[in-house]
Amino acid sequence: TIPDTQWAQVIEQKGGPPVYKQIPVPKPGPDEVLIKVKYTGVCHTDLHALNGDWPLPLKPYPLIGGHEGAGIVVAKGELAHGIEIGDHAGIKWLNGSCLACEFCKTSDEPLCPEAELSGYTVDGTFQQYAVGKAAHVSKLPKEVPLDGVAPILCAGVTVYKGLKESGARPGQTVAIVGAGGGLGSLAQQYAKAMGLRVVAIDGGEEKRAMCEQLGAETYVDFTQSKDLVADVKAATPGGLGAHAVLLLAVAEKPFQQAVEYARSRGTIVAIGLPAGAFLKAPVFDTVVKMVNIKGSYVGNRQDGVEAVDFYARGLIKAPFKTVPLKDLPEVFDLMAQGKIAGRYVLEIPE
Ligand code: 8ID
Ligand code: ZN
Ligand code: ZN
Repeated sequence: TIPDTQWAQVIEQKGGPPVYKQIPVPKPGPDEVLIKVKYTGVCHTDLHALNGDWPLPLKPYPLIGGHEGAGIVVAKGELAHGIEIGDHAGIKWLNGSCLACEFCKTSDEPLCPEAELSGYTVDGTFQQYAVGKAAHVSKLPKEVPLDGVAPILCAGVTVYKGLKESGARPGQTVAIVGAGGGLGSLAQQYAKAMGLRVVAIDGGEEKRAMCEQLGAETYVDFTQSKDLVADVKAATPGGLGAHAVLLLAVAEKPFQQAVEYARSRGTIVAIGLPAGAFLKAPVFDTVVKMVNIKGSYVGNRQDGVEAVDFYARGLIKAPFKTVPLKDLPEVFDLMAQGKIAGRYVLEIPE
């Protein structure tokens, strides 16, 4: 039976902190499902939402964040098709889209002008019961552990899509900037599974150890390197630079530096979303190196299926730490200081 009230982490004002308290359990609409959340990852996007970092309006407060929620379907509306009560399912950043616009029709649902975003324009998964559009929730195989799959629902999908968008082919080298974070740790595993070679860029010895364990051929420490560009290039075959660069860091500098260590004809994929940052590249180098610079934004529904499938087949093993839902403020503190190697996953109380 579904209770009337539940525990949630509630943001009541810009900057928070989130308040752990009892609130009503939401009711699913006709085309929605209600998911009893078991585990939910904490993405840096949740911290951007808390701080109001982006030029995109949030839903009116109170706001419940979270968009890497894995759990069990406990109720559904009469128009919710393709998913049943008892199914394991995940709520992603893209909570819903219109399914009727040209972007939705051509499987670019994240670009839908009416996209609804979990933990941003609608309440997310930092609560015991969360609502998602049936068409957009990810059905999860029952044998897949709900704690480990949670980070796949945003971080995994996003880096898998970003690697595909980079056009990098097996045997080529990808530089992963922010490799020690949540997206970065998963990016290394997807890259390896896709036959790519990895140069990991991040800061500190804990992240070095993690990246080397995840299969990076080289770790470049941006806090120690005297010439980051030279160090990254030296780590690529022939010193020619990286075929692809995945920009996952929450800092502007790498977005302006990547063109210097990208290989000629290489592709730079911007994914991280540091507040107020600009992409900047010398026109001369961009032209004479024929460098391709582009953005990549989460993934469509099928990207979600594929990213989960890599995980279900045992190809993706990135470290995560599990703490209770009530500890979200402490996780945000560590994240703001760049002290998290990998991902934190919140366990939702029964
Ligand atoms: O669809 C999208 N484009 C999408 C999806 C999900 C997340 C975008 N994001 C965005 C988030 O909003 C955030 O801005 O990707 C960014 C990274 O999210 P995350 O992986 O969840 O953040 P994290 O775990 O804090 O990792 C960030 C890493 O960057 C490193 C930090 O040390 C940390 O390990 N880093 C920083 I800050 N500056 C760096 C630098 N100059 C750096 N690494 C290398 N060079
Ligand atoms: Zn996210
Ligand atoms: Zn649409």
